[in-house]
Amino acid sequence: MRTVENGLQGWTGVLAVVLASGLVACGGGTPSVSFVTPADGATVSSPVAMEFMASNLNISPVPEEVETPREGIGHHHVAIDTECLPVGEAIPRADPWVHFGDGSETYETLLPAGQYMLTLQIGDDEHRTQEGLCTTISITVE
Ligand SMILES: [Cu+2]
Repeated sequence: MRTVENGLQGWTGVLAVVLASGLVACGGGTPSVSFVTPADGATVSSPVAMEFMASNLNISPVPEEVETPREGIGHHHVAIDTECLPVGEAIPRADPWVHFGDGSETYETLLPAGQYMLTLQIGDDEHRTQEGLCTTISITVE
C-alpha cells in the first residue's frame, strides 16, 4: 500500500483515481484478520482480554473429521512473542500456539508485566496458514 501510494506521487490525477478505485475494488473481497482488542500499542492489565475479527472469511469450528479443508473457512490461532508462520505451514499444536478450533473469537490470558508481541493467524480445517491472514501487534502489560 505504502509503495503504491509513493509511486503515485507525480502521476496525473486521472491515473491516480483509476488506480485507487481499482485498489478499493480489490480490497473489498480480500480476506483479512485483526485484533478488535487490544489495540496495537495499547497498555493493558492482566489478564489480557483479546477479541479477534475476520473479514471476508468465515470462522467455524473444525469438523471432527476433515477430508479436505473447506474453502473460505478457518479458525483463529494466537501466539505470544512469535512471528507469523509462512503461508501453507501447519500451525503446531504446541507452545506458543493456541488453537481456537471451536470457532471462538475471544481469549483471556495472564501475562506478567512487560512488552509483548501478539500474533493472530488463521488456519484452515487442517490448521494450515493462509495467504494474507496473519497480523501482529505490540502491547504493554502493566
Ligand atoms: Cu488450528
